[in-house]
Amino acid sequence: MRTWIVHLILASATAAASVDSCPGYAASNVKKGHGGLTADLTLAGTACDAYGYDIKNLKLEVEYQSASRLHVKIYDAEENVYQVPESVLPLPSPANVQGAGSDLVFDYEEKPFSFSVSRKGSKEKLFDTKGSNIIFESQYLRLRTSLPESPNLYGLGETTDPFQLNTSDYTTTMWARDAYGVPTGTNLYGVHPVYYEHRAESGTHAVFLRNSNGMDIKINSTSELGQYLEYNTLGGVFDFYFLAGPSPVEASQQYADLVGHAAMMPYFGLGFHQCRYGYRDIYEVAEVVSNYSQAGIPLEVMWTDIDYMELRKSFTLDPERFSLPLMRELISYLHDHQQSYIVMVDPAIAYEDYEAFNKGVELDVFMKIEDASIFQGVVWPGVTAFPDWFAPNAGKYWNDEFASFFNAETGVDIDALWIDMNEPANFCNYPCEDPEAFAEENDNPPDPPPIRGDDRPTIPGFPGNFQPGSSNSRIRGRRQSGNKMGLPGRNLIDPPYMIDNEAGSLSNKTVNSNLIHANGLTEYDTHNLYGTMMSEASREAMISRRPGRRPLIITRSTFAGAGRQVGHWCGDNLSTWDQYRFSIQQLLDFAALFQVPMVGSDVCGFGDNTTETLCARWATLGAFYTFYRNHNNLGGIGQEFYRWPLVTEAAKTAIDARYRLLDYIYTAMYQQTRTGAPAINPLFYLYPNDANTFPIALQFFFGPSILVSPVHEENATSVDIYLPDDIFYDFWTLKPVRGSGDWIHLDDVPFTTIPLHYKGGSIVPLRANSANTTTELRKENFHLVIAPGLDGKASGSLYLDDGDSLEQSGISDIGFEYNGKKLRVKGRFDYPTDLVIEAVTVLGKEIPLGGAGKLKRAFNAEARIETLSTRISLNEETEIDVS
Ligand SMILES: *[C@@H]1O[C@H](CO)[C@@H](O)[C@H](O)[C@H]1NC(C)=O
Ligand SMILES: *[C@@H]1O[C@H](CO)[C@@H](O)[C@H](O)[C@H]1NC(C)=O
Ligand SMILES: *[C@@H]1O[C@H](CO)[C@@H](O)[C@H](O)[C@H]1NC(C)=O
Ligand SMILES: *[C@@H]1O[C@H](CO)[C@@H](O)[C@H](O)[C@H]1NC(C)=O
Ligand SMILES: *[C@@H]1O[C@H](CO)[C@@H](O)[C@H](O)[C@H]1NC(C)=O
Ligand SMILES: *[C@@H]1O[C@H](CO)[C@@H](O)[C@H](O)[C@H]1NC(C)=O
Ligand SMILES: *[C@@H]1O[C@H](CO)[C@@H](O)[C@H](O)[C@H]1NC(C)=O
Ligand SMILES: CC(=O)N[C@H]1CO[C@H](CO)[C@@H](O)[C@@H]1O
Repeated sequence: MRTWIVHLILASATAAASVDSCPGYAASNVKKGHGGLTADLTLAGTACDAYGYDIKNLKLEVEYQSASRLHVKIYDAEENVYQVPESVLPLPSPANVQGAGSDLVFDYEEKPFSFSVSRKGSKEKLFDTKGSNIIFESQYLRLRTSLPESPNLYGLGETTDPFQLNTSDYTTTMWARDAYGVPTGTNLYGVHPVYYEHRAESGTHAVFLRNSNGMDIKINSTSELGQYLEYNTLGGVFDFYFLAGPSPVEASQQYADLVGHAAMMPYFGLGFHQCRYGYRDIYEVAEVVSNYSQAGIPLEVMWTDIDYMELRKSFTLDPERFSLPLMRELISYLHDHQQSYIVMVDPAIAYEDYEAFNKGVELDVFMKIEDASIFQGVVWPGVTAFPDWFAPNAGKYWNDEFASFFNAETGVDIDALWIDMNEPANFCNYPCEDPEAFAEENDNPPDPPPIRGDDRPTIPGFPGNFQPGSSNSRIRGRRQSGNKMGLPGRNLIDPPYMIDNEAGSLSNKTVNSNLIHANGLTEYDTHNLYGTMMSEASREAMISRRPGRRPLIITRSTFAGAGRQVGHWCGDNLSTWDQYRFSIQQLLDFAALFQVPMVGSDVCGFGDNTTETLCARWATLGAFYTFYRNHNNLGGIGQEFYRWPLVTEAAKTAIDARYRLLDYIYTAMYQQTRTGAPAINPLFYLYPNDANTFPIALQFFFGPSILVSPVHEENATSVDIYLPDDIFYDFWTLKPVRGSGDWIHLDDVPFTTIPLHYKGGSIVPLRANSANTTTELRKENFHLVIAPGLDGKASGSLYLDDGDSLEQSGISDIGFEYNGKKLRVKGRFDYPTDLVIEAVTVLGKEIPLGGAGKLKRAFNAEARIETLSTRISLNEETEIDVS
């Protein structure tokens, strides 16, 4: 063992030295066309063969795809090197503008070959590889761009690293990993190789590398090289997309155009969700539903983790603790009360004689090792097989399993889906020679909790079958031992250049990276796509069992473009104040930068025990994530919101505000699906010229108009919040607050509330009242809040549809405009509704309304709030006088 380590260190030292002597490439045969150029790149000297061998002949392809998008691709001339399949991440349709019509300019030097991308008008360089030779080897690619000193960089996930990326001595690694505790400075569950650079004077641009291989991206500043960003990947090709912005919102929109617009979520998905790992039986799940109802806290969706499965096997039910008849009865109960139900599905299928496994064998969908036997790992149920999403029958397999297990008439009639462990996670470290023994030693699956007798509590509101005394006992399931199909082969599968994977070797804690998929692709190349491929298969399976209805699917692992299929929860965080804070930057990363708008962290924290005050604060913060779910780990103390009076009050207040704002955020999410404009905005997105906003990740905008500024220190009841030079209005008191580009101190913020402000210039539609469910909420009329900007004007919008259909028969997309006197309501009115706007409140208004100077004075005075009782139809254009 010791000699092996020494050997490795020597090998990497030798390799590192030779990387810097790599000769680079020379461009020739340059052909310029209207929409770009092509060239041949030839190795410009002796191969350095540092990590594998140098590829001698490359091709360069440059396309001006739209005014704001430039595509630069460097790939092997023979096209044998792996490229991300279009089936997983479709290519954008290139509009192919003439070079002259582009906001970006591509330039190059022939020998050694380097290229740069600059803005057309200012000639400002955005990206420049000069001074560092491009390396393109069989198992290593390197490309380095210089950057301005201390750039404002964002993106490159998934991590819990600071929102604004560290610019020195920073490495971020792209390798999807099961990452309990979501530790900072490590690679987490998903892979998003896109960064945004924001320059106060000239704007924002984004750079996406369409590459799914393991990679380290290094950002550093040294005396020798200056400030730079460097890609080090284990394979694939250099497939860059440069997006011109120039506003941050535009850069996000261009990224959405590139990787695909997000899927629209069903309306109920924005309600409040409750989950935990460790509900011991269905009676306890029913108790939680009942207790929420008793406490008067609106619960929209109840969830069940792997506890429902028989010995943790996907597509099974524990016959005693979660029997089918009671599952169906629980689901009917929920549906009768306008509530929904979600369960988890894991990709790894127990390697034993049961239907889901046998079907998978029959349809030949599992990943294999070299001798064609099924690859075995260990996950929750013990020894497992892993679906190969590239297998020809994988879609059919998944559809069939969903159609039968989740059958609405005979099975578990779920309303939405949760998918986990899809990095894919494997508990058994490489090489996992004896999965059976590993599973045994590690107690996978663990014994389920003892079956409870009639000493259970009664469950108010639930039918007799749920009450103690009813007999629902079933025969206990027996543990089956798997067929011994042989051990996986032993390959050395550590590439010569090793990325900084927190799990160690590439195959550690996941499936082996030398597995070959059904279509011939290697796991080494496609590992980072597994979760997103499972997402797509699951979306198709959900649509095929409920045609025409929007699926709500929440996944752990994601790749660029995942928002087209799914939402994301931020994995297994802990009940700590640090993680409460980090949840905001993860929200910003996913919603604004990665185009996965449905996102949130586990409210009150997943691992470890929460505290009353943390849970109270988190109940209010989580109400302003797009995905709002309380979730808790096995063994932790109960943390449902009704457990503490303080948390109950906090949750009620927060849910009341969220629900009144639900159509406002639904509208913002709709707009993101259409235009890519984020439903959650970092401060600098809306104030791109205010440098103070650039690092802020403890405040954010919920939609375009509501500034959320949570208290973020343990036990604190005060918080310093930043207000840009603009007018804001307190959401709770409606009083104007003139921001001056400075921090203000808020005192006496009780644990039951959260500071919120309307941004001046906004019109926000609210439901007149909150409700116990989103179904009831949809019966409430609207109330408009007009929050005039410094110029006295405001605008906003409201989107209405049936909340559920994939194809809408008629939608309303209504715009509101206020010019200081009149309110105009116009747009599209194709969703027929009897609901009306029953009140309009104009904030901060001095009566009578004066010019801009007068307005300004009024803002510093006591609030002037005027509410008009009126009834504005939502079926036609209107103009009313509100002065
Ligand atoms: C940036 O990285 C350096 C070096 O690792 C570290 O000392 C510093 O604390 C980091 N800064 C931030 C803001 O994370
Ligand atoms: C950054 O540069 C310093 C100085 O050359 C070096 O010690 C360090 O390893 C570099 N860090 C990264 C992440 O490349
Ligand atoms: C539900 O509430 C009852 C009464 O307060 C309590 O005894 C019970 O422990 C609660 N159960 C759960 C699962 O929250
Ligand atoms: C919500 O209120 C409606 C109307 O009163 C009722 O039918 C439904 O059962 C309630 N649901 C819950 C979860 O309280
Ligand atoms: C695999 O992970 C285990 C546990 O984290 C670690 O001890 C081991 O060193 C890793 N192995 C390799 C080859 O990275
Ligand atoms: C959480 O609290 C429970 C009950 O008090 C205790 O058994 C458990 O050890 C605690 N967990 C942690 C991580 O402190
Ligand atoms: C917060 O308050 C609790 C309860 O009074 C106390 O135990 C804890 O140490 C406090 N935490 C901090 C960081 O002051
Ligand atoms: C973001 C964060 O707080 N991460 C922490 C989560 O928990 C792990 C394990 O305790 C820590 O190592 C991380 O720093």
